Amino acid sequence: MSMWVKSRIILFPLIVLFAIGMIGCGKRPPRGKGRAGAGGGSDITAAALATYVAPGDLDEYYLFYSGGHSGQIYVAGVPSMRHIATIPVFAPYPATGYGFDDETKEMLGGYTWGDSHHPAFSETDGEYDGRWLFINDNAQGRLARIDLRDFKTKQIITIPNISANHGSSFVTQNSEMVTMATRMSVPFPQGTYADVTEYATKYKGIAAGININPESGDLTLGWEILLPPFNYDLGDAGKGESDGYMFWTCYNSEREFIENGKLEVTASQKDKDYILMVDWRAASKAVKDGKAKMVKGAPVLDPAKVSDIAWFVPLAKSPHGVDVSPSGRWIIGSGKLSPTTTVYDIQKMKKAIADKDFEETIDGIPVLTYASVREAEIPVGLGPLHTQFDDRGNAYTSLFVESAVAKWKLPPYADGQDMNTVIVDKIPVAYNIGHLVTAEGDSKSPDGNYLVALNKLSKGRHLSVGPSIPESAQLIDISGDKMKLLYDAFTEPEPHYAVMIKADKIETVEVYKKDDEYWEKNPNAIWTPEEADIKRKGNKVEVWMLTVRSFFAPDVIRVNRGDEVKIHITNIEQTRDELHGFAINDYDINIVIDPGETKTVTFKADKPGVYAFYCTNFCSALHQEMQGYFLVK
Ligand code: RUQ
Ligand code: CUA
Repeated sequence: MSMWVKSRIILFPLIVLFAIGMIGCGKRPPRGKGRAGAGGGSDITAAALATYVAPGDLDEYYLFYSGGHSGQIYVAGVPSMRHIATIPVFAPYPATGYGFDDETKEMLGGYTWGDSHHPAFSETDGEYDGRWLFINDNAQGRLARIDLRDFKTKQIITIPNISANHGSSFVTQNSEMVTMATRMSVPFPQGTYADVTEYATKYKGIAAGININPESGDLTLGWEILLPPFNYDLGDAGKGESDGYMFWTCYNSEREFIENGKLEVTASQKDKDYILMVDWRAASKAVKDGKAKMVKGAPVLDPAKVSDIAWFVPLAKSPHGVDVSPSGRWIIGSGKLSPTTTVYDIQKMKKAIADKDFEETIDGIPVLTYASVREAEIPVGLGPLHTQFDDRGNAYTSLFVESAVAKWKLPPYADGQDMNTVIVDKIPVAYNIGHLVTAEGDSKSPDGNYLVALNKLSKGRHLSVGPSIPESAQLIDISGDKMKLLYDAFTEPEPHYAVMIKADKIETVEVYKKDDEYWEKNPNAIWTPEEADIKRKGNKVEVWMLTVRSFFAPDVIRVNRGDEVKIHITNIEQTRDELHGFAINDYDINIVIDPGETKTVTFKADKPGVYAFYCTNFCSALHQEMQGYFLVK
């Protein structure tokens, strides 16, 4: 029996399992001592010691996990799992004044939310270099860059023609490019109207390569590739042996969206879907050679006209994750409706491309012959989603339906080896794991040590907070032969993916130094109370304000109703954590200025009366006295 026939037989029970997996594991663990969680068989004392970071001591790793539709990124320490910071990205965050001042408001582009899924570090030679963190918006065609010197979002780029950017952000080994792709195909070009009955022909997917400026980290669009209307899901960038390629899984190769047809059923009819493989250097060159057509401001390459840029690789139906091993040789695709994970050999894939060993061609994209490129099918368990790695040749695959992590050996394998012997360990998690992350697990040299399971459902393992409960993140020790559960942590909704970096790789600034050339000089900064000023031009009022413990200068601003008011505020403190806030009551103005920072806010004085303004950040013994008045005549 071929694998495809077999997978069809098990498909229906698996769809059911996938659905009930979401509700099936509600067993409540006994309260109290003596059990380390989900039956991992851990020793409580050993687990407690392994995660205890004494007061004043520092964690070994930073964990950056995505906040899903909260739009944010959350930062924790490992192994303590303590939450340290929140980095606002796609949504306003009053705590840091993000989205209130002119600059960050403009960056948000009128949106009040985003759906952050996959953070990725910048890399140098396949190693995390601690410079930038990128994150995608799965709802809009957006990608953001965070500077790890100050943990702030510095850029959000919106790319045309991409709908639901899920296969993002995955970075090439020297941070040349980062991926983006369409998860939910729409008519092309963006903004075109075509009914869903024309889905197969008028709707299109897009994969995009975004250039990263090696000095500034600035993101700019490199190319877009026009694709059949499949759902492009997860991605990864090649490294080592697979450097030069980008990979994305896709489902719905049926290219259908039938009204009331339930995509979950219609998109699972065919035995197989694909991994899309793109030669990003060839795509960049094709644009340079003038082979792209500008559509909505984007250089779009059509594989029906430009060859040797994109290929499909068959994979068990409805896949989710695709992950590149540390050496770059093994490409691992997981079909969520198949109990196996498929390992491909990049050497065989390159050979199939060179030999034109193709099964067929779809919309100009050749499909590599499955039997020629597959290395092995690993029976990891039910509902495999994502794979991570350690430093000893092991892979760890999350099993959503089974609520477990499977540990298995990467190739090479002996001739005729029973693939069941490749699975070396399994640990249950609580419950229904999505992504998982190992220490430096996307780099060329993962550390081993720790794995964090990002579980979709945590039910009953914490104090009850009503019907909507937090997701859980479980810390697992992977340093030995057997995985050991160490700790249950709970997170803001809702982490999709996370990345873990050695703490000493990140060097943060303590303050924005007055003369630091790293930070662009703000022309509106003032450093002495004497420079404080209010100027009027017609109905425009501009204010240069200074703030320091414990006053504002000026502390009275008089305007007329209907004036446009622009306030530049500089916090002249040069001491770490001496932030000042600037809030105008009843005007929805809330700015937070870090030491040495200047921020600008512009608004209309449309309500007459007298409004107090004050410092929102507790800054000194006389913080309460830090206030002034905004008078609107
Ligand atoms: S997804 S649970 Cu948005 Cu990365 Cu796989
Ligand atoms: Cu400044 Cu409180």
